Amino acid sequence: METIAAVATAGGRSAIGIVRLSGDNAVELASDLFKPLNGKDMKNAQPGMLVYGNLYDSQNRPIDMCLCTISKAPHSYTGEDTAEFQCHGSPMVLSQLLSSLFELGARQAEAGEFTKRAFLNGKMDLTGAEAVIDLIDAETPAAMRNARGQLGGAMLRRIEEIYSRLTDIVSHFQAEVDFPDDDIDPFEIEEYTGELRELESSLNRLYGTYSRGRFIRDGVPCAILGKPNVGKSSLLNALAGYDRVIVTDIAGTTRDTVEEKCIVGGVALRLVDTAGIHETNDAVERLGVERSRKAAEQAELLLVVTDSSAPLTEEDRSVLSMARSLNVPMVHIRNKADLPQVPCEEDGISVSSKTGQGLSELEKWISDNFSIKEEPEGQVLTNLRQAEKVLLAKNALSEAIKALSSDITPDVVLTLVEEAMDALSEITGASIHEDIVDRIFHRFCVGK
Ligand SMILES: Nc1nc2c(ncn2[C@@H]2O[C@H](COP(=O)(O)OP(=O)(O)O)[C@@H](O)[C@H]2O)c(=O)[nH]1
Ligand SMILES: [Mg+2]
Repeated sequence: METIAAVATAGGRSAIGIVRLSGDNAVELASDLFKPLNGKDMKNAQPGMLVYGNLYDSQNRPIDMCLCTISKAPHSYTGEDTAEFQCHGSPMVLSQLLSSLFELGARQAEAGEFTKRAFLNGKMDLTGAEAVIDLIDAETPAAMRNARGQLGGAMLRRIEEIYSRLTDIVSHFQAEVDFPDDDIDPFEIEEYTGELRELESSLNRLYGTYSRGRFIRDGVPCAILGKPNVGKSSLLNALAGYDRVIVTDIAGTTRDTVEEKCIVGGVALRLVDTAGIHETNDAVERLGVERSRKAAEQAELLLVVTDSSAPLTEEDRSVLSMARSLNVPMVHIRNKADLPQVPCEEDGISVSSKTGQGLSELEKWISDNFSIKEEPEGQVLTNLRQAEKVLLAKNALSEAIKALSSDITPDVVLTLVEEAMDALSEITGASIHEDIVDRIFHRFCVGK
């Protein structure tokens, strides 16, 4: 394979900076540019051992003193020969090293190309590869633990178990199709139906984890709604922990939606501050109000803010009822709890975005309603691609069960069960189209 190279650590100055190489010439290139202090050649270095030495550019000028390690195919991350330089985290050193490697024939790795090669070389399955990027992107402990579990094969094992039980069923049915004269024993039909039902419900349970799992990775889209001046922007700032949005006592200050990712009660929220929803003749403000409505429709959690120091108005009530009509979880937030209070017939959580009072109650509500109850150790689907395939497989099994009970020929059952198996093998990547693989790995960072 062509040798690829990339800086694997984040840009900017740091203590350590890593350059990775993978491909047929990886060890050769390492030996060209890196001379161990022990006088040996890197080609003879022990795989997996860190070696200290001098690093040179392609013109043989010293550029750093650093560590280098090589791995030999297939015992490496990518399954190919690899080399890794642990340099000082100097952007200059790293770029000189990289351009020297390019001069010697390596090329820049694309985003995710190391992991893509690992997948293509059978070092990991697709659920593991997708877990790599999820782990890097994880923003909450739950997201991290789930990704770590899937990196360790938790999803792979679950899918493979179902797949292998389906294989047994298929081989039985294949025999029925091949010898159509032998009637299937009714007792056997019952057995197959039972087994298929079990697998169907196992897939159904797995699919069910996605309803919350999708929030683990991407955060819960959450719109902050309310009429102008009730403190929506102040609430977002209080939850974000810094002044993200402009707050004034002039109604209509927030004219566009502003999104900010925050961790609230251990749950990642994609908070959207909106322009106040109310009737207005100002054209720009009206566009803002339109966008607020859109944000509300796309949200999975609504925070409706009212001012608890003043009586509820018609506008408050219409925002509350609009929010209720959207049929997603909603919290009524009675803001400005630090001011003298006016009684209110609508239940809600009293909060002061100014002093922070009551925010912990809101955090608790969000944690109770949105955190993943069971410890997610890779058992939760967080990925739309995987979830869609699980649903496809489940539906195919439901059809197969129906077919079995309605005297349909065994070849139909066989086709349906095979359809389920195809969907499952796309989850793990045992069989999958090249363009889908490309799309998956483009989400990665360069160097991973
Ligand atoms: N006393 C008090 N004032 C608040 C509170 N939250 C917001 N305000 C004030 O209410 C006004 C409107 O706030 P803002 O966040 O811009 O409201 P928005 O129009 O709903 O986004 C500003 O003057 C804020 O300082 C609060 O909890 N207590
Ligand atoms: Mg505002």
